[in-house]
Amino acid sequence: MTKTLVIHPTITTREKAERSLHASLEEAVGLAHAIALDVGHAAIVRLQKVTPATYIGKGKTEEFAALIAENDIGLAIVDCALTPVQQRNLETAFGCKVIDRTALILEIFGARARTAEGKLQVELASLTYQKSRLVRSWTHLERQRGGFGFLGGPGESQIELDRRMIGDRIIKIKKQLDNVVRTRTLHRATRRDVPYPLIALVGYTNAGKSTLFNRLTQSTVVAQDMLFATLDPTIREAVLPSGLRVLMSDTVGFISNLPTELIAAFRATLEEVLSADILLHVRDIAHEDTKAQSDDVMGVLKSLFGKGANLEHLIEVHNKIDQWSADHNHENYAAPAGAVPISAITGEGCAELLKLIDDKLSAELLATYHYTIPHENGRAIAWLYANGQVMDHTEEEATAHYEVRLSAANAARFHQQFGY
Ligand SMILES: Nc1nc2c(ncn2[C@@H]2O[C@H](COP(=O)(O)OP(=O)(O)OP(=O)(O)O)[C@@H](O)[C@H]2O)c(=O)[nH]1
Ligand SMILES: [Mg+2]
Repeated sequence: MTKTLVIHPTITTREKAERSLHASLEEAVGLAHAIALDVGHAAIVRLQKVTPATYIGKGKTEEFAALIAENDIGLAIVDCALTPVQQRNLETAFGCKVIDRTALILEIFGARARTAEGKLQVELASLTYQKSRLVRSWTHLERQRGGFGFLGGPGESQIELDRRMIGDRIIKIKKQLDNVVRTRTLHRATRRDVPYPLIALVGYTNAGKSTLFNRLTQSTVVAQDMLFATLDPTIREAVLPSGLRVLMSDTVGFISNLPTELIAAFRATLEEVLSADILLHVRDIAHEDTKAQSDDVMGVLKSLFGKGANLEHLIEVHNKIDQWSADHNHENYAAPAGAVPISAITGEGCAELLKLIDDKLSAELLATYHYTIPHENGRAIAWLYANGQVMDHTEEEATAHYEVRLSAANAARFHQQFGY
């Protein structure tokens, strides 16, 4: 196993103190553990400013170079976004491979992806990242040849060639992804014809989404103390206290400074999540940076939804109240208005959460549905008049066409009861 050094640089003058430094370092180490790296050393580096050549500056670079040599370290992770030049300079100075936060996250996603769609999405993100890093620079080769990089020549055309090859591959993957997404959208359309409301779990990585998902759907998806344990989405059925069947989806978590390449590549998956009738934002309220984590998640959601995002169908789920109490002298966690306190582990609060979902689904979210119903099915027609708003109806010979506004829950009930 490669011995790994994790460096978390922080610019002291820029420090907004939103996150604790040791939690940030711990998260970076957690990311390294997520692909089973053997982290021997981890350090916080406080900097006045970024040094263009190495990010962390000459002194620190030399210090770490010595540590790396002494401890036979084969990989250094620098927990920030490095420019290609900084990365190369550090590699030269350290005499080992150097990757930044984006590359590390891409590695984890690459190791986790199981479905065809997931694999394509990760490859697309990685290629986009690589392409952006093929820049003109003084390479060893050019210097050996005695040429000037900026005058063009073989170096230039090699980069052009690489860039074109990556570009071609990106186009091909995008096409394949479109196909996969189209097939899935078809599946979703059939699923939507059976109007089971969709409840999607979102949240920061390790917040407890999969644990809650398992509890609510009696499933056994992987839930563990590891960052990005879940990558590919899973959808299962759950039954609400009223007897209403719903679909619940567990999906990839968010993290601070999520690579934009990944957000772009996972857009289709995320958009499907966002099309849900109810979003459960699962938060680890026992985590010291819970507020910053929540801001990150909401930031990504808003960037996907656009500014005028309608997040009315979002319920904040404050998870890990058992942990919070254990950390706070067994005091009870007081959730702010609108948030639902739960423990996905002990099950506390889960019944209240399901009840709230039930109520929301019944009361809100009216959508327009079209049904063609034979005249003799008076019960179904009466049900529609009783439970929905019939906007229009057109008589045909043996049937009538109804345009009705219903809540997702009632549409599901109607389907379950009458089969339309
Ligand atoms: N104490 C406590 N631990 C919890 C609770 N819910 C989840 N956990 C733990 O938190 C860790 C992460 O849980 P997961 O359910 O895998 O979290 P996730 O949000 O699905 O994480 P990723 O899929 O990795 O993004 C696991 O070790 C869980 O046992 C809770 O209510 N209380
Ligand atoms: Mg999970």
